[in-house]
Amino acid sequence: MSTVMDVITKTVQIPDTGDSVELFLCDSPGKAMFYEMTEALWDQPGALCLVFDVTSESSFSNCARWLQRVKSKTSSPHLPGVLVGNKTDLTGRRVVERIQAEEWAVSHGLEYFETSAKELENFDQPFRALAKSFHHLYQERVETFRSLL
Ligand SMILES: Nc1nc2c(ncn2[C@@H]2O[C@H](COP(=O)(O)OP(=O)(O)OP(=O)(O)O)[C@@H](O)[C@H]2O)c(=O)[nH]1
Ligand SMILES: [Mg+2]
Repeated sequence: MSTVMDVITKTVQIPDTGDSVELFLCDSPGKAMFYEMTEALWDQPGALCLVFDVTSESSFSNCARWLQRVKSKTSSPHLPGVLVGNKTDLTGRRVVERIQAEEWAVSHGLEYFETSAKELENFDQPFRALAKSFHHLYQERVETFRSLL
């Protein structure tokens, strides 16, 4: 069932550091009719998680439009982002190949993951990657700031 927007928080420990990142996730519905309602809620996103269905060509091609929308909302030159191909359990129905999705992702500066939310396969990886990239950028900013003191 579609709701206008789900908001979830998730705390991720960053390996080899004592740090953790709290992700504040705004889950937008894919349906176009909700777009204008949810747009105002993503003011200055700090990271992006784009999810498509590997059994749907249109869900993959729509990712380009979502990426543009999100980029137009951020002033940050580097936005940590991941592309996730979900429903890998439906092997016989797959229409978007890994290589095709991965190439597109990498060419847009996104890390690529494949998951099955149903089988709970790899479902944590995209969040770990986002938290790690965010943490890395944060540390870079802290170092830049210190070097100015
Ligand atoms: N087989 C399979 N089905 C899945 C998987 N993930 C989600 N589904 C099913 O796909 C359908 C849509 O899932 P949602 O989580 O509502 O998808 P969504 O993209 O958030 O949809 P909107 O919020 O309406 O845009 C549901 O029937 C889920 O049970 C998966 O990994 N494998
Ligand atoms: Mg949803």
